[in-house]
Amino acid sequence: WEGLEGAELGQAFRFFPEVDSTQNAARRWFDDGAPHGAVVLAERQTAGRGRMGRQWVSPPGTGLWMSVILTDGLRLADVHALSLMAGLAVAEALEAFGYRPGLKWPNDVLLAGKKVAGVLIEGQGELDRLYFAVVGIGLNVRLPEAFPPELRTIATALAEHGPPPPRRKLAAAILSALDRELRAYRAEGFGPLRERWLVRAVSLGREIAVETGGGRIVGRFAGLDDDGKLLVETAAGLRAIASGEVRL
Ligand code: BT5
Repeated sequence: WEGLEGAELGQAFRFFPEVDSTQNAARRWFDDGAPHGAVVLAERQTAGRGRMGRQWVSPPGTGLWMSVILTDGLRLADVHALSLMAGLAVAEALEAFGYRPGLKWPNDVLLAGKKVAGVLIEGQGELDRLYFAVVGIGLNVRLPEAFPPELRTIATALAEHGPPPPRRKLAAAILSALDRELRAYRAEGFGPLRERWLVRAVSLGREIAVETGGGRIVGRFAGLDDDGKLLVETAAGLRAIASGEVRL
């Protein structure tokens, strides 16, 4: 890797031409003794997944499908912040290559309003201790002919916004940014990270609707709280939302 000297991430990695999901491969490697910061990459995933059992379309040669194993220095309470950190790391990496990404809570990276990357955090732990977390990042580099037509209205790829850099450069830039975010988070907490996230947020200050397990919440997107929960100013007062789907 270029630019990962001295980083805690990316010191060990495995590449698969084809795998069910890099998340599963990471989990298997963790069970088999993967070190902190180990990275799994795949050319193609046959069962790439998003959150809540959704599918992540991962055709061969068209994207960066990557999972990072974290075993040190995190608690279960940090997983929301981790999801925001990973999205921010992707955004910062893309900016370094001249793209202008936006962030959509909790885990989407957008280019011109369409999703170019998504983040999936999976893990296992107890309240104040995390055994491991797997940070999954899917980034579309180009959309193949066979990309599902119904997803074309919401999805985009780097190639639609400028000549994409090689995937290994993208991976190294994302890992290096995530490495920085993790260090900053440990040293200073979520505060500085929140500011960096919010300057890239789409729809800040505007009306949004959020589908939560407990129903639909409509209001003004007011910011993020200290844990990375979404703050929405509703007619009934300020609400902090831990998980849900934002409609812009
Ligand atoms: C996500 O879920 O956005 C998390 C995606 C994480 C994928 C990575 S790839 C490496 C690692 N291994 C895995 O198996 N997963 C991770 P969510 O917010 O639930 O969004 C899923 C939704 O995005 C789907 O229901 C589709 O609507 C849409 N979608 C599916 N494939 C897409 C793609 N390639 N590009 C853009 N949108 C897509």
